[in-house]
Amino acid sequence: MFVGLATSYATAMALTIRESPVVAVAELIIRITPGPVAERLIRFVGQLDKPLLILGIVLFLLAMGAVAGLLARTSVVRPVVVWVALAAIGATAVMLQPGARAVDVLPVMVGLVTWVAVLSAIVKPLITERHHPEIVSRERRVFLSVASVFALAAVGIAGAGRIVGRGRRHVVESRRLLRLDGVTLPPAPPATTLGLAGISPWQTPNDDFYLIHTAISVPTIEPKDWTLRIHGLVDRELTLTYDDLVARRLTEAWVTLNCVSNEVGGDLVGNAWWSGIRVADILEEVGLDPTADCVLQTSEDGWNCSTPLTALTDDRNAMLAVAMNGKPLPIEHGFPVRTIVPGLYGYVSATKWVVDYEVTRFADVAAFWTQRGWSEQGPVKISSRIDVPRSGADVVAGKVNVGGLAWAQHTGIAAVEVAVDGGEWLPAELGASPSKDTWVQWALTVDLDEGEHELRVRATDKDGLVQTGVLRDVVPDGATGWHTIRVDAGSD
Ligand SMILES: Nc1nc2c(c(=O)[nH]1)N[C@H]1C(S)=C(S)[C@@H](COP(=O)(O)O)O[C@H]1N2
Ligand SMILES: [Mo]
Repeated sequence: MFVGLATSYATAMALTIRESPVVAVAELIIRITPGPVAERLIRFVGQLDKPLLILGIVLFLLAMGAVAGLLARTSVVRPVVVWVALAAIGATAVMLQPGARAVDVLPVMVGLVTWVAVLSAIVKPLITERHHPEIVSRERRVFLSVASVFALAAVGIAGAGRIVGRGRRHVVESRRLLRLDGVTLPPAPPATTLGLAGISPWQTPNDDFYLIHTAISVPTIEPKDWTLRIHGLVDRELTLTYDDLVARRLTEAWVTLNCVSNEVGGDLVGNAWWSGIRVADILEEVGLDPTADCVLQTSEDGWNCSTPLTALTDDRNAMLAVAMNGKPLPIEHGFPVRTIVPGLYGYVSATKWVVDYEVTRFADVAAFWTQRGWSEQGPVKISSRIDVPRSGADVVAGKVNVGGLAWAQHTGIAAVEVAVDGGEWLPAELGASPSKDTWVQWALTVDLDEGEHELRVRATDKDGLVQTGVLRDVVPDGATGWHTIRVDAGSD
């Protein structure tokens, strides 16, 4: 019981900023206790209400652990039933917390697996003992020593989780108190939103922005501890502190970021207002060797990617971003500093928690995803998506509103068209976009008779390139194909 509580507590501390499942249960009990009862209890125990409640829960759990242990004498399955029932209560409490996300049940699951594994490990010698009474005392000694090793491990695990969690809590606090001079948050530019309900918002709120990273426990870096070392094929190596960085001239822009792993019609794409320092300015400061053609960017967690120097130094405002939608970068999105390069997929450019820029040559390096079969170059491919109606939706026959988003960062979208049942391409109305680096909303009205229909969308970029209908997988350099959905038009 102790080891399971320890691993679940450690997981909660290390991975999320949530309280442990035990605290979630305590909060649930507080919420469902009728007011007058709670009042009377609180009057009775005063300030100690919460510690007493948690103590009560832990004592209850220890009793349940003893029950599971007794059941383990005669059955392998019955103790598991006890563990699963307890975990179900914990998971329910966690999911009923405001703003709960699916990952929040992870600590409960870790605790459950620990309970099952540790109980079976420590009772195994005792089960042998039942069959061979002559070795009783030896097996008991084994049981006691195994159990104490686990008990010690529990203390260690809980302590380690607490230390990791404390680091994260400090960074959460530093981020909250951080004031970034010059960072603004303008409203979304006029006419970017077409007003058709169901299209993803033109500006993606930070909490809804897709997340992709290889780190299991995301790096937590205090701005005062952050540095960026710029070295390699440069005239003058430079190491910037956070204060050095933000003291420089700020640049801000709306930029749409997307993942190379986004399937046709997928949602690994978002659009935000980013504030940061131009990479081109910094590279000019260090002076580039003419034989260099890329920057190998490395993050604090060791992930890396190689980015073409051309995209970092041309007019596109590649930046070392410090803020997203007017707020310091969220920790999961790379706090305190990440790279944003319009027009390139994230896997070759958007390094979160970035700490190192090595100016080098593509021929001399292989980055994380390039070693795993993905293309060295990752320019964004033109893409479009239908958001309304949803695929498989029932709609009313007649005039039906269709809409979605299209993007071709750093080229821009010139047109979007929709075809019904393989018929002619019908032009859609486009929302505004402040630059060629953001996506655009599109919408149109189509006529649908009763029955099943197929809708597909394609975009054309500002260079005149028409999105191809050839279906390609996301590996090695991004999916292609027209997003196609089926809807059922009914009489009412
Ligand atoms: N440190 C680090 N940075 C990273 C990654 C990563 O795994 N580790 N993934 C990249 C990929 S593949 C994408 S698509 C973007 C996603 O950024 P987001 O999570 O802020 O949406 O981050 C990029 N930066
Ligand atoms: Mo990605």
